[in-house]
Amino acid sequence: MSDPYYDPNENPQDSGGPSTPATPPPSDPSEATTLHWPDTTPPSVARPEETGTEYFPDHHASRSSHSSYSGWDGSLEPAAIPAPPNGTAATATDRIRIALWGAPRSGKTSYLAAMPIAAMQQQRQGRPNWVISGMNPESNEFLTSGVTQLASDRVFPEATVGVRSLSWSFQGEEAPNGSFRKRREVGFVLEVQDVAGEVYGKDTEHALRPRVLDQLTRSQGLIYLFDPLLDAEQATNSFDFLYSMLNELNTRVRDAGRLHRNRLPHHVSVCVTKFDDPKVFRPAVEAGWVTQDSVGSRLPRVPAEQAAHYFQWLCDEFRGSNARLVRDGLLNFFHPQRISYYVSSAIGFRLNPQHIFDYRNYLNVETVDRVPRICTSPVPINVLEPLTELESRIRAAGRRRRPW
Ligand SMILES: Nc1nc2c(ncn2[C@@H]2O[C@H](COP(=O)(O)OP(=O)(O)OP(=O)(O)O)[C@@H](O)[C@H]2O)c(=O)[nH]1
Ligand SMILES: [Mg+2]
Repeated sequence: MSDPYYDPNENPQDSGGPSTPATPPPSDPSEATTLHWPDTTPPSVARPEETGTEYFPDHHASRSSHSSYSGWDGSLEPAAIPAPPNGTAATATDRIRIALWGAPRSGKTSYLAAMPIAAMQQQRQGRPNWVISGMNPESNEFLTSGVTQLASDRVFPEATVGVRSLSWSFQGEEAPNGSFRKRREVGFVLEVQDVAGEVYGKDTEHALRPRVLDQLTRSQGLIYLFDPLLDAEQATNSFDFLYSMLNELNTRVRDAGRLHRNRLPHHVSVCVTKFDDPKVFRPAVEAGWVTQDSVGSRLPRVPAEQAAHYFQWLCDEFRGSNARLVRDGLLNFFHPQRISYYVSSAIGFRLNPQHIFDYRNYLNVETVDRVPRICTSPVPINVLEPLTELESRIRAAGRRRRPW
C-alpha cells in the first residue's frame, strides 16, 4: 500500500517516497480497480471492492457485472493486464491522482462525462489529439454511459450517490514549445473519483469523509469546480463545501510533514462551470470579459489570460460575500503560482444548423416534462484543458526537482 502522505509532486527518489515498481501498484485495497481475474465468485455478483464502486444505487450497480468474462471458455485470445498508454513498462509516475472537488450540483459528474466528448473534438479545433479509455470495465462503462447520456439521450447524469473510482488512460500529444518543434507523444493513467458533493460539506462525521480525505491527501492535483449560480443558494453555497474539508486536509498533510513551503503541495485547476448558462454568460458579456472567435463556429470565450481576473470579478462583483472567501481560501491554502483558472461548460452553447454560434439563440438547455434536456450535441468548453495542463504542470514540477 502506498504511503498515504506521499507527495507525488516530489520525485520519489528525492523524497524517500515509494520506489518505482515494474508494474503499476494497486494503490490501496479500496481502490483496487485495475485487475479483475475470475475467481470462485460468479461474475454477475461482483463485490464492491472489485468494482471500485461504493454506495452506488442499484441501477448502476447492476451495470457493473463482469460481462467481459461471458465468453471465458478458453476459446478467446488471452488478455494482457491493463498497460499504460506509452507502451513501455508501467511505472508509478505514469499514474496521476487528481481529485475533483465541488459543491453539490456544481457539475462534477457532467464534467467527467463530457471529457471523452471534448477529447474526440480536439482535432476539429486544431488542438493536440487525446484518446481516453478505461483501465477496467467500470471505468469504460462510465465513459460509455456518460457519452450516451450527454450526446445521444441529451440529458445530464443523475446526482452522484457515494463515491465512484475511475481509472482512465490518456494517450495524447503535447503542443510544441517552439514553432519548429513537433508535437510530442505523451500518456498517463488518471485515477479520479466521482464524489457526491455533500461529502465535501461541513458534516465531518459523514461516512465517506475519511475515504475522500485520503484521496485528497494523496492526490497530486485538484480540479475545483465553482458554480457561480448555485453558489447563491444556501444549500449549495460553495464556501460551505470548501473550508471545512480544506482545513482537515491541511491538518493531515501538515501532520505528515508533507507541506510544500508551508502550504498544501497540490497543483490546482479552478473551473468556473456552466458558462453556457445565460445567467452566467450574459453578465460576463456585458461586463466585457468575453471575446468571440472570428473563424470556425465563432465561439465566444473568456481569453485564457483573463480567466483568473474573471474569477476574481465573479467572486468580488457578481457573487460577493462568501464567494470572496472561496477565492481567498484557495489562494491561502495553495501556492498561487500552482493555481490555474478556466471558464468551462460541459455542454457548450447551442449552435445553429450551420454549426455557428448565434447570440440570439445560444441557450443549450430546455426543460421538457420538468427534465432539463440538452438542445444540441455538446461542444464542451475547457473540459480537457484543466486536466491535461494540470498533468503537464505536475510532470514539469517533478522534472524540475531532479538534480540532473
Ligand atoms: N447549463 C449547464 N448546466 C449544467 C452543466 N453541467 C451541469 N449542469 C447542471 O447542473 C446539474 C448538476 O450537475 P452534476 O454534474 O450532476 O453535478 P455534480 O457536481 O456531479 O452533483 P453531485 O453529484 O450531486 O455532487 C445538472 O443536472 C445540470 O442541470 C453545464 O455545463 N451547463
Ligand atoms: Mg455528481
